[in-house]
Amino acid sequence: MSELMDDLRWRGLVYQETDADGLADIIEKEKISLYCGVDPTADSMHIGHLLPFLTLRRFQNHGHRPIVLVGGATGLIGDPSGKKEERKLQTLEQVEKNVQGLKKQLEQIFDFSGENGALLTNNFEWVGSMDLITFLRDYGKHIGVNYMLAKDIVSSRLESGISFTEFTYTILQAIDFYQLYENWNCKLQIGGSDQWGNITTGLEMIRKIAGEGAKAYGMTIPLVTKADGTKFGKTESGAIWLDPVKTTPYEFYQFWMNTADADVVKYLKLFTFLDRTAIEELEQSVQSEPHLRKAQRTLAEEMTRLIHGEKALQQAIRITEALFSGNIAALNADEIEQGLKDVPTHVHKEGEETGLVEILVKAKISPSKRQAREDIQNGAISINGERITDLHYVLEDKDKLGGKFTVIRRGKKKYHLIQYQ
Ligand code: 545
Repeated sequence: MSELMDDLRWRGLVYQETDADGLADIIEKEKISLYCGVDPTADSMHIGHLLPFLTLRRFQNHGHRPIVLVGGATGLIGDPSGKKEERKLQTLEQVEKNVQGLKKQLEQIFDFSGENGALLTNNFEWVGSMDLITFLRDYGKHIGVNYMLAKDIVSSRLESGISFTEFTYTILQAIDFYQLYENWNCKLQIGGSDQWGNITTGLEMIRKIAGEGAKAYGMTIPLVTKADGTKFGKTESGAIWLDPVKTTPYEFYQFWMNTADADVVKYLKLFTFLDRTAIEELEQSVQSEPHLRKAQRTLAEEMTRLIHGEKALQQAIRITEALFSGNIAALNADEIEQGLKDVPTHVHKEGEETGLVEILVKAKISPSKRQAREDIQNGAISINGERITDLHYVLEDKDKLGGKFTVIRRGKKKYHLIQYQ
């Protein structure tokens, strides 16, 4: 029995385990070190990468020590797991840049102080300077080619082809697990379900070098699914990144806010640190008062606060409220940029006409001058949240929010942006 494992199971965070009883037992008796790795194949994670690291954090909250590994070496090779085709090699510069980006994001998730403070490490430290003879004699010798060929990842690529480089990848990850086991007494590796093959190769390596008595464990986390069968974490505008430049905190907030009723309780369990009582209360609310979207709002708040902090969360809420009520004037230029990132934008050049009718046509808000006049007269046009019915209205400096933008709305919901150069 283990309170932590019970909680992880209740949340739906446990997919495969190499020795469920042994693991439950050891984390009850001891505070262990455990790890999860990420390869610098991009300069930011997206929410599809987040779960194993949040799970690592749950272990930390129960007194265990998380080790976060950034794959400065493995990122130069390329993990074939889950990939149908050979990867293109990345340059050293790109990998180094990505390492910096990922480190920054991972640092936010963990507590680096105290007895079980997190450890951030990079496998380039031990792989980068390893010579070929050491690699082949001390490590390669322990892993059978037949063992590797039997792995799903490799067998699924035998038809389409796999280079020796990618074939070897799993041995590098196995060396990492062994190194962390040896030097940090790291007893558990976790990862997404695609990492099962790599995690078990690591256990094989540990057993071969440290002996059959060596005790280490592996666990994977299931893929997040959606009730409607579409892919989790993607919108029309692409992936939901943790990097606030790629996905603004407002967009991030909106993503969680738009979670379907059928998915929201599952996400609260998987992603938030709210306890069982709080989540069960929200589950009730989805049943009895779904229109209030309390569960979605809580999910959006918890996630935005976790990844972007309290200030960015409050800003996301302000933007949401202003766009909903139409009170655009309450927003500053930065907030407008975030909230209206994806609305049609017309860049207004110096010297261009500033009459409202002309602008409506130029910015393709109204299809013709005649329609533009009609729209204005009908009260369908508002500027920065204020309805304008004057056909001769001319845009002036006072209409430029933060000196940069004018927000024009046609009808109830159609937002457009005029951006000044
Ligand atoms: C390298 C060396 C180790 C241990 C692990 C690794 C990385 C591992 C791997 N993991 C995935 C990954 O994706 C790229 C992210 C770009 C920002 O490739 N071989 O690095 C993902 N991982 C998180 C989860 C995952 C996995 O970071 O495990 O399953 C996604 O959910 O695909 O010693």
